[in-house]
Amino acid sequence: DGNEMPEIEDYTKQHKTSAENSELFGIAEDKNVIFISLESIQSFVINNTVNGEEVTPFLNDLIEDSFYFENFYHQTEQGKTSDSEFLIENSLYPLPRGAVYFTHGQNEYNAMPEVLNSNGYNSNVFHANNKSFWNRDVMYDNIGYDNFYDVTAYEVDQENSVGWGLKDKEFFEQSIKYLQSLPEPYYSKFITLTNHYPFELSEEDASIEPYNSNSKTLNQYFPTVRYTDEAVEAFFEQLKESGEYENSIIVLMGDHYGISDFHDKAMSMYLEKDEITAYDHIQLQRVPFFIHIPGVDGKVISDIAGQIDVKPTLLHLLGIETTEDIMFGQDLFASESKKDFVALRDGSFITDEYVYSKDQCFNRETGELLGTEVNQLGNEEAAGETACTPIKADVEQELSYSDKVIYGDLFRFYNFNNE
Ligand code: GP9
Ligand code: MN
Repeated sequence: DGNEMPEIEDYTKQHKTSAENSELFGIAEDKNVIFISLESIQSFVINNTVNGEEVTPFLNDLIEDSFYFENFYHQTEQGKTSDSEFLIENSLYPLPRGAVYFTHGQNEYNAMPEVLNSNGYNSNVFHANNKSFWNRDVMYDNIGYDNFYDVTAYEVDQENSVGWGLKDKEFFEQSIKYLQSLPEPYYSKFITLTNHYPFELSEEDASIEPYNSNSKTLNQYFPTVRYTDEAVEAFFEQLKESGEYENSIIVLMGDHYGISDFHDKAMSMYLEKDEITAYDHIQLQRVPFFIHIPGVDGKVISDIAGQIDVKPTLLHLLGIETTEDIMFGQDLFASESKKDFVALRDGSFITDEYVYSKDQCFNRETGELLGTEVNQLGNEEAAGETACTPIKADVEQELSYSDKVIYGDLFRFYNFNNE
């Protein structure tokens, strides 16, 4: 039954940023939303070089006329891309194990496509893979997407494919005609593919040389990241030529890490560090997040943020109230934050001052490991505690509330008032 729903509702309402607090509420009212999910792109490549060459020249320039969040973390687990989609659509956490898209694809949700549909939007996904991968066909149908342009919508052959399938440049090029045919306003999510492990690319598509380390994976990552950067640049051009750009906002986000800790040795060499500590590992979970609104000046935002915050942020930009919604994220343009942490799915977290992972508490600015002395107030009960201890309980509480919603399918017992 839904016995736990009132407590969870109470919690999310207390931690929610309201529309009145949102500095940019309605700035993009009735605009199209073009959301680009950047496969495996992590923030460490932004404004960085390899062999003396810029890795992401287009994205680097895009920072100047976008809201760019430099401390934005992915919060995915085993469901990878699908987990990132779930976070964006629902502002709920994915599950600690398995992929929620598979295990709870039939639950009751109040997802972004549904909310947008009831506000006059048409909602679409573009992704050149088999529709049932990650159970997308089932989940998309359940949460109200009007169209899914899957692999069957594209012309795919030997020539225009690499690695997992259709190359990103071809993917965007072939998508434009569909985008132009859509009723406006639309919400359209594009999921790129070329920058996927094992980061394969033909020589003619590579504009920069690979890195040189003992990790073939890290070495090849740079040319494929650059390829996706160029594909996005070309897509912006096509959006402008086709007239879709003017009336749209464009959101870009890395879905999750591409380089796992298996490659720490090569990574430490690239980052010129002695080793990758637990602190560095958490900081490497940052992914780029851009909100580009044509005609609006941008800003680099350093506040901590996560994928959980995307839904309330976007809805408020579009002028859609979220009073009755149940979400764990916050509007990133709210004048006051209602929460002290960004929680990663494994229980690690980041606050303004600290980074916590695996029972270790670090100073966020310096990466210094903090001891237990901070809480030694002559109080025996506090022995063994660090500055992170009180926040750890809050993080666990929040993750557990979100899990309860999913495991118990609790939204069946809540009326969202927007249908
Ligand atoms: C598959 C693509 C990649 O369709 O989204 O999935 P991933 O392995 O990154 O979850
Ligand atoms: Mn992915």
